[in-house]
Amino acid sequence: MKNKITACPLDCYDACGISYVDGKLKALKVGHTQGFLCPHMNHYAKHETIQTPRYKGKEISMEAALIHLAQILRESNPSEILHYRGSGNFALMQEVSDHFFASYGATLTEGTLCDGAGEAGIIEGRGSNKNMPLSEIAKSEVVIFWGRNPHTTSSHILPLIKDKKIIVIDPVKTKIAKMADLYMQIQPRGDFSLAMLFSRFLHINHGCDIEYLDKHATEYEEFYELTQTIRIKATLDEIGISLGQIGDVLELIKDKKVAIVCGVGIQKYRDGADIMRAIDAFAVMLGLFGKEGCGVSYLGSSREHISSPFNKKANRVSKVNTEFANFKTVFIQGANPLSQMPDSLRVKKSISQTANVVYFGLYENETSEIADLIIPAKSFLSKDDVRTSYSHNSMMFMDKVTESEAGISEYDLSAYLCNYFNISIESEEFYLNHFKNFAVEIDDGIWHVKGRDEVSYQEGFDTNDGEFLFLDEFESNLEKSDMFHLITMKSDTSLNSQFKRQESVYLNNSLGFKEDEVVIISSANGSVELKVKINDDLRDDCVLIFSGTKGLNNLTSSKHSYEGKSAIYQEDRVKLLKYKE
Ligand SMILES: Nc1nc2c(c(=O)[nH]1)N[C@H]1C(S)=C(S)[C@@H](COP(=O)(O)OP(=O)(O)OC[C@H]3O[C@@H](n4cnc5c(=O)[nH]c(N)nc54)[C@H](O)[C@@H]3O)O[C@H]1N2
Ligand SMILES: Nc1nc2c(c(=O)[nH]1)N[C@H]1C(S)=C(S)[C@@H](COP(=O)(O)OP(=O)(O)OC[C@H]3O[C@@H](n4cnc5c(=O)[nH]c(N)nc54)[C@H](O)[C@@H]3O)O[C@H]1N2
Ligand code: SF4
Ligand SMILES: [Mo]
Repeated sequence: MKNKITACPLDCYDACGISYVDGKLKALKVGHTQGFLCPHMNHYAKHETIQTPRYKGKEISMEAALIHLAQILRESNPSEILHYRGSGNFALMQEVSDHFFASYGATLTEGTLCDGAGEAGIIEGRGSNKNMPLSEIAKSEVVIFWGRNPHTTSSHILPLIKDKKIIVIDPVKTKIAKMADLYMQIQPRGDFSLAMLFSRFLHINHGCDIEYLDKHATEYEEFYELTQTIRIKATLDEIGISLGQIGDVLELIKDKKVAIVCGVGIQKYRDGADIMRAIDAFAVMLGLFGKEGCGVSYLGSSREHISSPFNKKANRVSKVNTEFANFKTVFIQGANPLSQMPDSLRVKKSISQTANVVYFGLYENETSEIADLIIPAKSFLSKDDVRTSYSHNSMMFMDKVTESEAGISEYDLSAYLCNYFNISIESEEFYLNHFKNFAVEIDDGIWHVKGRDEVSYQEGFDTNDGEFLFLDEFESNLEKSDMFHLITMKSDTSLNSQFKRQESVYLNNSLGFKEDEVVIISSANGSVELKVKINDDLRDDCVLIFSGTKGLNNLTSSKHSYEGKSAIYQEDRVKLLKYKE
């Protein structure tokens, strides 16, 4: 019998292919999955899912839940309904509910809790966000991991970089930092200055690719002048980098194929767009675009070259500082905003002022706790879908591999609502085929999104004049403060708030706290009490709390990045206080 094939639905760079054999999930050997999955998928079945719908705390049947949902919606004016969809499942059919809610006249969201600031910086410079895929990183000679933690968040890159020189720029001494040929334990948000100084010294050392710049980025001399406005010694002292390290990096990458692999870590700040754009500019000075094995890899657009078959025209409000209180009914799908949105205390208060909160998800969490109506979703194993990735060009088909009694799929829920309210909707197959039509088989069983480049920007950039647009001004983002930097990186035990969540705050030993002691961490937005774990991989000016830790977002602000409508989880500094009984 042919094995059934699907793919991991999680919001992750890798988008692994999976075969389902005798009730077990196995990694595909072909393509980017390379025969292994990460702990999330290896232990997927262990996590208890919600089995039965509930209304006001009482278990009800799925039929009754759908009737309640339709009634709640009918009794709300469309303009009083908010559809808030997160990225708990990253596949394309998840958006079918946008179609119902947009057609009904409800409000949808815009902006991002994730990568928006960095993406805005990329688009300003290059005119588009075309990624350097994994297959190109594999061809490079030197890889710079800049605010990316591959062992935790993107492990399928690791087998591809075994024989390469590795440089790591990260305030936390991660596993990849420990293996690196060169590691720079930079002060958080010091990356803007570092990138500018890299460009400056590259120019001084005559390392710029002038032939390339004369064609694709002619304003480079002006940009070099801008980099000269940064004071070298004071800035390097402040961000914890030495001149020698800058020289060593430039030496290591000289005349090499270089991949700069960035993660979201660099851009969780108000000026995240400028930071990413300064890193891009350094890559341009090196002439890294449009060449095999060279470039900048970030979170590319997983939707590039794929149009949506769904109606998505709607009023939108930001998902960063959503004022839930402005709505009577809030429908939350694939998200846990009470934990993962910034400024949790504000979120809780605002959402408590709505009449109806509907939660459509897999797991119990802070959001299911306060919801009036809970509708369990079917997991990816029991529904058909299709997905793409933000780090490679594959399209993965996700066939239903097993039946399940519990839960309902996004398509079935949306079709029920469309039928109830007389809104037109096509068949599930129609939409699946719509997406699959964007794929082309490039090897036996391996499908790519049609029309995507493996090597992007070969003909120059997608700006109006085809040239890279350098920054022409900036404000220093370095501020002296006796408060700590908050680092909120991803945990290897959880996928944001799914699975096993962390419960501690991590501190450098020199701060004088003891293992397991409770401390109060506070910011301008709120506070949280957590047990201490000592970790000397951290700088002594940093407090690390992993994404998904309960109460973490009490500390973060719901301000947006200057560009990109993105949350900025590391903008606000924090204080530490000993806990007194
Ligand atoms: N196991 C696991 N995997 C995941 C996720 C998860 O929760 N768990 N989440 C998924 C999602 S939604 C996303 S968006 C991706 C994100 O994956 P990554 O892009 O790897 O993101 P982070 O772990 O947030 O941060 C990456 C690194 O940035 C560093 N960093 C923090 N601040 C700074 C800074 O100011 N400068 C520099 N240079 N580095 C800094 C952190 O220490 C960390 O090592 O991962 C996905 N994969
Ligand atoms: N402090 C801090 N906060 C952060 C971050 C950080 O680094 N630091 N990271 C941010 C980032 S990058 C992201 S992407 C967001 C993620 O934040 P969210 O989008 O809220 O994602 P999750 O925490 O993974 O919660 C997703 C929920 O989706 C549900 N779900 C899973 N699969 C399905 C499905 O098939 N159907 C339906 N209907 N539901 C499903 C599960 O019940 C799960 O609870 O968090 C952001 N918040
Ligand atoms: S590495 Fe990412 S895509 Fe692969 S199984 Fe783990 S979470 Fe899923
Ligand atoms: Mo994310």
